[in-house]
Amino acid sequence: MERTFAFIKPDGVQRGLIGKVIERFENRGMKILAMKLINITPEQAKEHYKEHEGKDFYEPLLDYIMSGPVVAMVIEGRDCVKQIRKLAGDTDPKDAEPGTIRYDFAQNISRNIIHAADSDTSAKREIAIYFTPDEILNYPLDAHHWVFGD
Ligand code: FUP
Repeated sequence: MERTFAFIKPDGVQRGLIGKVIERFENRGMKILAMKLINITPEQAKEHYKEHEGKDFYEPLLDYIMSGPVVAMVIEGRDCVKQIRKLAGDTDPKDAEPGTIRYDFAQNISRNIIHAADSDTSAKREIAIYFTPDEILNYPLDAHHWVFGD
């Protein structure tokens, strides 16, 4: 099973969309291994988005991501990184497909509701920014048997 990292951004929390977003992960048969409501620190924000340092949207992005609590999650499932990215939709909600979180709930790239890691390497890096190993729970999810049939 693969793991990924995601968080519901401050706009998602403020707009009351936590349940709706998590529902989509659960509907897909994903297993949540860790979840917490946090205020992202400047250190975490800079580490997370270091690839964008110097770009024109970098400072506004840090301000936005620290403007209120986010719900950070570690999610497990088959092909989880790709599946959660697909559920999230294109980074720019204008290009996202209907049915994706970013199309259904957002309209602007600077307020796009959710972050989802874009690769296995990014997932591992991002999980380590927000979670300690003891916060990530290992437990059987009975639904997996019913979702996968094995
Ligand atoms: P993603 O992998 O979907 O998180 O997207 P990126 O790493 O390319 O961008 C990170 C965040 O920066 C996006 F979620 C939104 C923001 N962004 C902008 O605000 N403007 C841009 O032109 C590009 C990204």
